[in-house]
Amino acid sequence: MPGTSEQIARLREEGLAALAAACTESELLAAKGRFFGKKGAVSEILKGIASLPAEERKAVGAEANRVRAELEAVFDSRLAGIREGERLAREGRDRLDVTLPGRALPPGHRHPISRTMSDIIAVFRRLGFSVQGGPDVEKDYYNFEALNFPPEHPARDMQDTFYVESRDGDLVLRTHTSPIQIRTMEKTRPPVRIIAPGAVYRSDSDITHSPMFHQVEGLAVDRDITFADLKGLLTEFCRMTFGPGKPLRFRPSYFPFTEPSAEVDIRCVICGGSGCRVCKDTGWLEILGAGMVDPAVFGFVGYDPEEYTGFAFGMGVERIAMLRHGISDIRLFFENDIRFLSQF
Ligand code: FA5
Repeated sequence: MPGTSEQIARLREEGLAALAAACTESELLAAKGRFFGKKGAVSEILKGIASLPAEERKAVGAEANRVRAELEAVFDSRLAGIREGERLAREGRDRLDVTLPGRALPPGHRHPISRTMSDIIAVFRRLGFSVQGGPDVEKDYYNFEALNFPPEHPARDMQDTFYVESRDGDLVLRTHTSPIQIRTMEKTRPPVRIIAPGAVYRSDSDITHSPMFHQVEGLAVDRDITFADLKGLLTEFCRMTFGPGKPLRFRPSYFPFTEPSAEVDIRCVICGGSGCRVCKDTGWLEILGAGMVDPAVFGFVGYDPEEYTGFAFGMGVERIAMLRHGISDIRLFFENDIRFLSQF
C-alpha cells in the first residue's frame, strides 16, 4: 500500500521538524506524544497494520518501527541538549562574579550611653580614680543595710526596688551603684579613690526615668577629706564634660549613707532654664546625689571614723547623655530606633 509508506515518510518529516522546533522539555514531550508516543501517529499506523494485505504488512511494520526508533533517538539527544542548556543557564545565573565590587556594610558605632559612660570614666581616671565593678543582682545587705538603710526604714521607699526570688529572700536587682562602695571598702584600706560604673534597676518610668539605667558611683576616703573636695571635684567634672560656664547647683538632700547630703543639678539644656516638661518647669535637671560618707557606714566596713573622712557621689549616665545631646525623652535611648541612634 503506497499510501501507507508515504504516510510514514510524512510522519517522519513532521516528527523530526516538531522535535527540532521544541525549545523546552514540555514542548519536546508534546511532540513525542503526537508522533511516536503510545497514542501517537506511528502507533496508530502499527495498529492498522492487520488490515493491510499480507505481503505489505512486514515492510510497513519494519518501516514504521524504524521511523519510531529514529524519532526516539532524536528525541533523546534533543532532551539531553535542552537539559544541558538549562543547566548552563542556571550555572550562569548562580555564578559568583569575583570581579564585582563588594557590598559595603554601613559602619556601626557605639551606643550613646556606652560612649557617655566611657567619657565619664576617662574624666575620672584623669583625676586619679580607679574603676571597680560589682554584681547586678545584689544582696540586700550591700544594696541597703550596710548603706545604713535599716530593715523597714522608710528611706528604702526612695527607690522602687525589684526583688529577686531566692532561698534566703535577700536578693535585689541593685537600685544604685552604691553597694560597690561597701564591697570596695571591705577589701581595701584607705586611701580609697574609686569610681564604679554599671547598670541599675528601679520600677520607674517616665520621660526622665527608666526601669534600667546606668550610674557611675564615686568614693574617696582618706584623712582630712572635706565637702570642699567633693564640690571641687564635681565642678571640675562638669567643666570637663559640658565645657566651661555651665551653671551647677548643690541642693541639700538626704541619703542614709551620707551626712550631709546634696543633690547636684545642672541648668536644663532643653529650655536653657526658662522651664519645660523635661526639667518639670524648674530650669534645672538633677544629675547626681552626693555627700560625706556617714560614720555609720564606716562602722559596717571597720574604718575608724575618727581617723578617716570621705565623700561619695552617684550620677545618672542617661541624664548626662540627655544634657550633652539635648535629648528630651530618656526612652529614646532604649527603643533601638536606627534613625535616632545613627545621629550620634
Ligand atoms: C542614688 O542612687 C544614690 N545612690 C546616689 C548617691 C551616691 C548619693 C553616693 C550619695 C552618695 P538617686 O536615687 O538620687 O541617688 O539617683 C542618682 C541619680 O541617678 C539621679 O540624680 C538621676 O540622675 C539618676 N536616676 C535616678 N533614677 C533614675 C531613673 N529611673 N532613670 C534614669 N536616671 C535615674
